[in-house]
Amino acid sequence: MYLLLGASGVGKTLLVKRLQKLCSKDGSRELGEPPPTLPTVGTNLTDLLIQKKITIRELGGCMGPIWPSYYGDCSAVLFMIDAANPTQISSSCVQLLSLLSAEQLASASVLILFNKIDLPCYMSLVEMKSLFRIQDIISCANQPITVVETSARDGTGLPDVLQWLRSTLKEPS
Ligand SMILES: Nc1nc2c(ncn2[C@@H]2O[C@H](COP(=O)(O)OP(=O)(O)OP(=O)(O)O)[C@@H](O)[C@H]2O)c(=O)[nH]1
Ligand SMILES: [Mg+2]
Repeated sequence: MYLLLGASGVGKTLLVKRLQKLCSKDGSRELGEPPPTLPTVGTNLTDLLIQKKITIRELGGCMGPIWPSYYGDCSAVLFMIDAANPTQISSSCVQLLSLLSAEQLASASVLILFNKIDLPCYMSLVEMKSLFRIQDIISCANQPITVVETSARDGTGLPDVLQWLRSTLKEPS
């Protein structure tokens, strides 16, 4: 089970819809216009066929206080941040540190996604890295952490997300 976490409105539901489209067998790799999304109340399960079937469980941002109750059967975590929303940075950082220190996720692989880089006001990875002190976080964490920049809207970085998902399948769990 893969967990997809992040504050409300960062783009988690759109990401899984886009990944589903990229993995679909209809032969079309064109993403087209972004489909509409609604805030996720509760959880949203999506199956993807990447070498084998994997399930991504998105937990709505509004479920933050009970995210830990889903850590148990999780082998990898995707943590999404809205790179165009400076007001969410500190709360996202606290959420990330708290999940990295959770005992049940001690051996999970972690992918951090800086999303919405299509917006003109987005903060670059260089800026985000210093605001987030991501290098310090990576060097202190027990988990292997990968960072990607994405736009679930226009598809930038989504092949990197699929590549990361594939790489987690190769690791012995
Ligand atoms: N410009 C832009 N908008 C995006 C991007 N990703 C998502 N959005 C928009 O952001 C809004 C919220 O997206 P959702 O996918 O519903 O957000 P969420 O993280 O699932 O939110 P919760 O379910 O409430 O936790 C929607 O209007 C999306 O179209 C992106 O990369 N760029
Ligand atoms: Mg959602």
